[in-house]
Amino acid sequence: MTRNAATTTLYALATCLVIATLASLDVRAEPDELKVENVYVPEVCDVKSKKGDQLTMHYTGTLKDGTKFDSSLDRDQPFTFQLGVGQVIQGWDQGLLDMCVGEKRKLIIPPKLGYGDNGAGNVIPGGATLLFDVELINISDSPPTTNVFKEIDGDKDNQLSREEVRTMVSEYLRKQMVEAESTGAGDNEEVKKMLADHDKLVEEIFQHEDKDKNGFISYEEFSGPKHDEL
Ligand SMILES: [Ca+2]
Ligand SMILES: [Ca+2]
Repeated sequence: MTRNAATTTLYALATCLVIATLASLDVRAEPDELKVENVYVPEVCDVKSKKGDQLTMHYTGTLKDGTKFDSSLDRDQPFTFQLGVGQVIQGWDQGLLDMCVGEKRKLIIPPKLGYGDNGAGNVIPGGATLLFDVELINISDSPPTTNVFKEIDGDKDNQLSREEVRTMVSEYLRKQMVEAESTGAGDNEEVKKMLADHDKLVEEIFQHEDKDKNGFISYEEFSGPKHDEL
C-alpha cells in the first residue's frame, strides 16, 4: 500500500464506473449469441445467482487467438461486483445468472455484449469475441455501496467533516486488516502502521479534496463516486 491508500479508497469504485461506461458503449457489431458452457456444477446447488446479487468471481479472459488479457488469478484476488445492473459487460450480466457457488463456466461473449467495435484500452481490440473462464466464489445479498459520498456523510449535512472522513478511514483499514488475517496474507504490518497513523491520511485526503480549504469536503469538491445508480 502507498501513502495515498486512503485517497485511493475513495476512488476504488471508480473502476466500476469505467466498466459501466464501457459496457454502455453504442455498439453496431454483427448480431451474435452469447454462449454459456457448463464446465462444473456442484452436486449441492441450492442458492443461485440472481439480478442484484453481489458476486465474487475468479475469472480469466482470453481473446479468440488465446491471448490472455486479464485474470483475477494472476492478482490472486477475486473480483466482486453487483450482477445485472450494468457494472460489468452485458455478457457477464447475462452469462452469470442462475449460477451456484463453486460452479465453473466458460462464457463466449460476442463483441456487442462485450466491448463492441471500440474495444477497450490497448488490450481488447475492436470487434473482439471474449472468452471467459469463470468460477463463482461467493454470493452475497448486500450490494456494494455506489454512493461513497453518502456513505461517508454520517450526519447527512451534505459535506464531509474531518471526523466523518476519519471514521471512514479507520473502518476501511480495519476491514483490510481482517481480510489480510483471514486470507493469511500475513503482511498486515503496513495496515497496522497506517491505522496508527491515520490522522495523516485524513489530512492528505483533505489536502486533495477540500479545494476551498474551509475544513469540509462538499459534494461538489468530492472527486470519488457519488452516484446513486450505476
Ligand atoms: Ca457531514
Ligand atoms: Ca471545502
